[in-house]
Amino acid sequence: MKKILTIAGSDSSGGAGIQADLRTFAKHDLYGFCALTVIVTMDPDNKWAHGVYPIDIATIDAQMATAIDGVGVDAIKLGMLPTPEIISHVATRLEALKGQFPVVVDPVMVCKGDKPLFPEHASAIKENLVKYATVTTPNLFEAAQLAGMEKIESYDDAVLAAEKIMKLGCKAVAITNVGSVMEPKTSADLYFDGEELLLIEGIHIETNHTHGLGCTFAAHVAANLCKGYSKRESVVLAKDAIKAGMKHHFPLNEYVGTLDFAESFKHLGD
Ligand code: PXL
Repeated sequence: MKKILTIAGSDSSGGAGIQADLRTFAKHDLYGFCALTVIVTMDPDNKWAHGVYPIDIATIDAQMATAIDGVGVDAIKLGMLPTPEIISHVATRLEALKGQFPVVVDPVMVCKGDKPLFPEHASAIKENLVKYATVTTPNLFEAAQLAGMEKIESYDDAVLAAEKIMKLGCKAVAITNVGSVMEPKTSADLYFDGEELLLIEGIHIETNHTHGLGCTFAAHVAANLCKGYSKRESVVLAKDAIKAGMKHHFPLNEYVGTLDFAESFKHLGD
């Protein structure tokens, strides 16, 4: 059985983070490890405001050692890394492992909307992490940050951003939700690997039940790469899974909703 490690945060509301990663890996028949970097909570008495509680570096290091040195992994997925120090520790690990297996870097900078969780960390992610990515999966906000652009407001902006992100040293980039700045609106993602440029179609669904979509998408990409699919196939298959899941999105409460995990897994042939 192939083994995959997620280095990411815990989402107490269950839709994103390691919760999304591990259940995605399991359905792909992969053995999942997790190195927890942060615990994220949501306040029911304060409009679902996020609380962010980083884990100390020694504990993160010990978790990475357990999986990587203690057993061995075939792929790594990065999710939320909440401080520059944590980013640099994870980067040191990735440098030592460089090129041995696929790495998906989900450059998580926001939880919701475009209010940065950790604005001062965008540059740390840009300079220290993206270069290790087999595929990096920024949303529009994160892609603009990585590309050093103010905003992505059109398909052409997204192509420019993808070109700039490739210069950071990753092997491919999938910018999610580029279709939302196109006419007519879709949920299309943009894939670029330096040679092939591909707009991966998605239908536009008018809903805010989108919590955890980015994490789940990146987890599918990582699982597909781990199973041996090409970069392009891994992204296309991940998008198919998200599309299937979003057909049956649902609310968790008045603030948040997410995709139907079971539906997106059925797509895998269960
Ligand atoms: O969706 C971004 C995200 C990533 N990781 C964790 C989160 C969230 C958003 O809530 O909690 C742990």
